[in-house]
Amino acid sequence: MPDNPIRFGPEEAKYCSYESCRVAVLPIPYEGTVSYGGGASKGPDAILNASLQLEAYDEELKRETSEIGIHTLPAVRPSKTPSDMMRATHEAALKPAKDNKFIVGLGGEHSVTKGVLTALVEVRGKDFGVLQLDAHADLRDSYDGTPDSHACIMRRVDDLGLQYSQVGIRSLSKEEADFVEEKGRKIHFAHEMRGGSAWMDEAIDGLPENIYITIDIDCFDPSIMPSTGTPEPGGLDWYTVTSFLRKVCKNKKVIGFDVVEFAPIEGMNAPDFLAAKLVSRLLGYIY
Ligand SMILES: [Mn+2]
Repeated sequence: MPDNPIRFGPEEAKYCSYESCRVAVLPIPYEGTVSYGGGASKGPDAILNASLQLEAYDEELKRETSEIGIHTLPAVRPSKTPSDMMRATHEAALKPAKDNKFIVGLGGEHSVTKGVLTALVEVRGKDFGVLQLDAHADLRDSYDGTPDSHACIMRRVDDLGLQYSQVGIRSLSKEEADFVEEKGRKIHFAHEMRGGSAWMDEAIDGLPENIYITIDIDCFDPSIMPSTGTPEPGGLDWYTVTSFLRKVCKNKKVIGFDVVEFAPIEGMNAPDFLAAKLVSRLLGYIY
């Protein structure tokens, strides 16, 4: 496998080849169906660049995360149409999935999650569920004329027949709310998550043993994460997200994750660093 000129991890971390890695980072710089603010195509490079500045030592986990063995794959080349992009992402994720590498997808808009998921389903079947952290329910059947819009990703997960749990949600349409009710499903809304942590166990209990985590960066509050296309007030803070993820990783086997919808703002470095540290911290919880 060819290398990416920029890699995930602190500058001083030792290089890890694809052959010997456990974790394969897959940048997917795509923004074909963005409906509001753009810039998600610049997300992966900004996260990789910020990761160079990470401290190799994780102060919470008391170890160096890069010891896990992290390799960064070349970016998936963006295609013109959403369906071509799904195919290209599927193809790019298929090899690491077959080679039993742990895939970390870096978006790019949220639709790219589907390409990674379909590759995982092709290799291992539907033996896993999906945990979504997001401001938006993303349950529309189609949006702007395509079923592969960023606004439809969890509906596609539903189509795939995978169990899923949705956390941090604070924006959805009437159509989506009706769909949730018809299905008898439960969404963990941000306004119901305040002032307690009972939602954590509920969200975890609703999932099978193996899970894939998809983190839309807009799950965070815009005050700490303004760098995203469709920000929503009332979002989660750093410690809510990380303590929840730590709990998830204790209780479930995480088989892959992605961080999507990160759209860097020039001259604003804190959100880039948040996204990079989130990836690193989550890898530390998993391994
Ligand atoms: Mn979202």
